[in-house]
Amino acid sequence: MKKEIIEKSYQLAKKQYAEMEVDTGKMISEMNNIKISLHCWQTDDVGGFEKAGAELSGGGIQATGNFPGKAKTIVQMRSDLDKVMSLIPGQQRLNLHAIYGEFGGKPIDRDKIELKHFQGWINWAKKRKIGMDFNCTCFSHPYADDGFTLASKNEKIRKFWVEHTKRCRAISAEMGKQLGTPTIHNIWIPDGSKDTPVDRNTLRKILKKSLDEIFSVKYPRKYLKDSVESKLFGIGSESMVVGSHDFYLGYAIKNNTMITLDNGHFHPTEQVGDKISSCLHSVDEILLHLTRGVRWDSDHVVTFNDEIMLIAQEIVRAKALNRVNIGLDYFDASLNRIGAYVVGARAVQLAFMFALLEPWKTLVKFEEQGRNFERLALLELLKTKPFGAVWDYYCMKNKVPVGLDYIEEIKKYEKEVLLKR
Ligand code: RNT
Ligand code: ZN
Repeated sequence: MKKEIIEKSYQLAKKQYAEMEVDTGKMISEMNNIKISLHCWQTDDVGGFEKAGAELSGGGIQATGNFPGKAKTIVQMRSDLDKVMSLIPGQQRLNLHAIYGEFGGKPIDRDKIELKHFQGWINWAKKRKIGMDFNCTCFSHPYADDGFTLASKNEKIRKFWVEHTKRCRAISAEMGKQLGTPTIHNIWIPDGSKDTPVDRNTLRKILKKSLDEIFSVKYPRKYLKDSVESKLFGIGSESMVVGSHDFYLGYAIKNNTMITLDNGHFHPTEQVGDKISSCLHSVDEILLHLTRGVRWDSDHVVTFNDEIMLIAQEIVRAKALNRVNIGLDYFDASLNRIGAYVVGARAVQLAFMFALLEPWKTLVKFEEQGRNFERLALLELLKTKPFGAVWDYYCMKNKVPVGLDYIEEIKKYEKEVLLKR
């Protein structure tokens, strides 16, 4: 797109928003503070580097598709991440899973991982002046094969995962310390049962015990922030998930951790957007895993849809941008993975921009005066306003491709890099 068209369109859009008392300039500066934690696992279908050709197995999650070019080494993954970051406006964070360490071709089991396996990543992030987030990996492992990890009744298995998670938190704290911005460590486990269990209570008791053991080690919050991720069901855990939303929300409130809300982890008619201002009255911070579930928690690429829009609106409307940490969580292997990554990340940013362009004062005035038809009319009108022109301008100012211009770059990368793997 031509620079002068972008500029002209923006100037006109700016006037239209100003008529509604919305300051596009202020919105742009607020956008610069919104950081998205980029999930490394979109580049390799949640495979990891524990051994060559490692693949996601179990856990009730699935990456489908076999588009060529998946990252098979750390070097390839870093190159992909650099490419992605060069195509997204603003500065982001990197979100790593424990299976992505530099294990030097040696079989290092999960209960043996150390900081040194992640020092390369920390240095990489430091160079790019970005923060990092981290996750224990309680799936794709023989000890997770029977569907239970931290809630396992087998004490040897349970202890193994407790040790793994403790190590992950220690690594996270050091990461946060070195990078000068707290690392969020997120705990998600697949534990659950395919058929209706009769003793749910014991399983939850075991999970609570494991979490208590894990969190008995304290770290300064300026280095590490803990979060726990709930889920409704997964493949093979259709009837009951031990770490349900009620379980983890309660645990988070009582133990002063964050709660992770993954918008693929709820009943389809439940809205994560509605949960933001509900949870924030009882927890300090939230971590989001943004995804797009199609009929189930399918982890499709995020798009600018109603669900994501409501989430962004609710954060902005609650003035909670500084209490909600934004992460992506999807893995689609059926299309160019870099393209999928960029489309999803941009969709989230666009949703926040759309939310920041709301004439909040007028909307609230209508609401307080009981003028609900006017509120509805204005919300509808906003969908026709030129936020696309503001978005294009924002991309241009951030020196990233505008409009569809990034397609060319991704195609070039596909030809020169991905297809040669
Ligand atoms: C699974 C959870 C979890 C994982 C990642 C890979 O349903 O959403 O967050 O997707 O940790
Ligand atoms: Zn998730």
